[in-house]
Amino acid sequence: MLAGCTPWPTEFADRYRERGYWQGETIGAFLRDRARRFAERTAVVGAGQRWSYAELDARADRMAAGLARLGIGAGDRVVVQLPNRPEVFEVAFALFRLGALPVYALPAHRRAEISYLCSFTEAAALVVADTDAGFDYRALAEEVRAETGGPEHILVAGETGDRPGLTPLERMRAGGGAGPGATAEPDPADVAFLQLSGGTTGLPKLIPRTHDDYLYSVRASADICELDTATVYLAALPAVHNFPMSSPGFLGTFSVGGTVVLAPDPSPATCLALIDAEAVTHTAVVPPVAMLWLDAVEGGAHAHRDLSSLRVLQVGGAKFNPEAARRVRPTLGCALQQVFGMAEGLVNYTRYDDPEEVVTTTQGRPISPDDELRVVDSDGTEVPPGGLGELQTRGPYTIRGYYRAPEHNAAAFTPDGFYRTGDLVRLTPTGHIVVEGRAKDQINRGGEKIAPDEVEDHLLAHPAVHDATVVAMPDRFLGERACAYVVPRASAPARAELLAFLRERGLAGYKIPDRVEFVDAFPATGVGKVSRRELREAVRAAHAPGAPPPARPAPQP
Ligand code: AMP
Ligand code: DBH
Repeated sequence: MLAGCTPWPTEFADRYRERGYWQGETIGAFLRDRARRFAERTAVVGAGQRWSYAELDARADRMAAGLARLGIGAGDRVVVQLPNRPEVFEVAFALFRLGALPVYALPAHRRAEISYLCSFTEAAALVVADTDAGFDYRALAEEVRAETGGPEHILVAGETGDRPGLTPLERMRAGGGAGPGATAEPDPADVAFLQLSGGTTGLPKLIPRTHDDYLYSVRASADICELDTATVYLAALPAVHNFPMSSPGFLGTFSVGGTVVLAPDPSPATCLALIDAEAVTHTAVVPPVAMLWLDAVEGGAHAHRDLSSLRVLQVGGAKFNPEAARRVRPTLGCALQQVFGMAEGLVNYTRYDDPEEVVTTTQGRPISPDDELRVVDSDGTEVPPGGLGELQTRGPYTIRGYYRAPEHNAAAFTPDGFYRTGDLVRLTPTGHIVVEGRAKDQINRGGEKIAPDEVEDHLLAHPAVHDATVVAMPDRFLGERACAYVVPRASAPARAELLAFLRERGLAGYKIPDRVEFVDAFPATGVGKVSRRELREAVRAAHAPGAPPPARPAPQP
């Protein structure tokens, strides 16, 4: 296995193979097989292109040959930051075929995140788009190289704009070659790619997923969601996120010969038009996007769109409130499926035959009979049935450790290999999970996860900031937003300047605090050195609704 990863103990690996979960197939071979079975069916629609399974397969081979010519091969890490365009599949499958590992960055990531990913993984290459949604990713890539001294290759989907250090992805496609035949087929038990975790402490953690474990979650998800060749799946969220990738997502759709439609953005205008035009049957969104769609349809502005093809709206990534959940069927005319998942592994679905009450008020139940769930109190003792506690889990597609993170792993996993999800849940008598809250230090901003630590570290780098803490504040639309409490040095910087400072440091937009409050001091939290966590709790309590207003509240910039 890739160095820096924690394998499953042999007895578990043996069991998962015996029970047929791990089938010894690589993701590259998986596509080859589907290309044979579904050759002329449409695999991908997006950015004005339509690729059949045969074309996607051939493109992946050509791309793999081109990447191999650059010297990219088995075990190499390649940071991939691509928007929802067909190239995202071409590049990913090419890397799988070479046994190279995609490291998936989100389109929203900026210099701070991409530099970190490139350095931490010692990436051999970075793949970006030219521009998307008005943002120039080539300039970002060049800044990353200037800052980190790497990666050696920067590949651009689209125009390089005559920037000499950048290589057009198009060049990888030229020049034929026999494909990756020369390289040995990767080991299905080995790591296929590194997925990003929202993280709780400092920088995002990387999640090593193996071909075997991931394809199991994909096949089982496609089965639970009843996908077939007639499925048209709309990727409304960034396709590289774990949810649209595997729950059942584009891989689940490819597994059955369906069609994946790539939406350039999740707005109702874009997505409702695509549902109509492409006769979309399934799609997946985060709660705020679901609410935008519901409001848009109820508002009547999209009455000319025919949404009758849509069978299932999946909602996950953050808690979907039951009131909104109950609007899905009457408004969109399709079923709701709640999905509670994590890139670390465990995914839960409400089932199509669950009663409406279960679908609207629970976050589903696990994929696998071998998903082990434990709900524990703060001492780690299991709570009585139905009690509230932290969810711990272990199973055939849940990792046993993050990549190159021994210290963090010691805290994030129990000695017997359960992942501490940090989610506060209770189980219903039917085994459905209700997510009630969180035991981890994280802000869930409408499905986008923020580690307060990471943002605080950037705030503390400002010369006028004495101390800073970032906490969640409730929000009707996003569920939560981020609020930074700042103790200034002599005089407080302007809010706008502080936020601009964070942007200049290259932080992704969704991590920039929605609100900044200057305070003279933080509440006392006891004696001696306090942990950041205790401080956040104290700040949260002191400024909770009903508590006295924070010092010097001021309008937002
Ligand atoms: P990550 O570990 O970054 O992949 O984020 C996974 C986390 O997102 C979970 O541990 C939950 O905290 C949260 N999450 C995902 N889906 C849901 C959901 N349907 N309801 C509530 N929280 C969710
Ligand atoms: O939030 C998530 O990470 C998530 C949500 C739904 C996920 O990883 C998934 C489904 O697979």
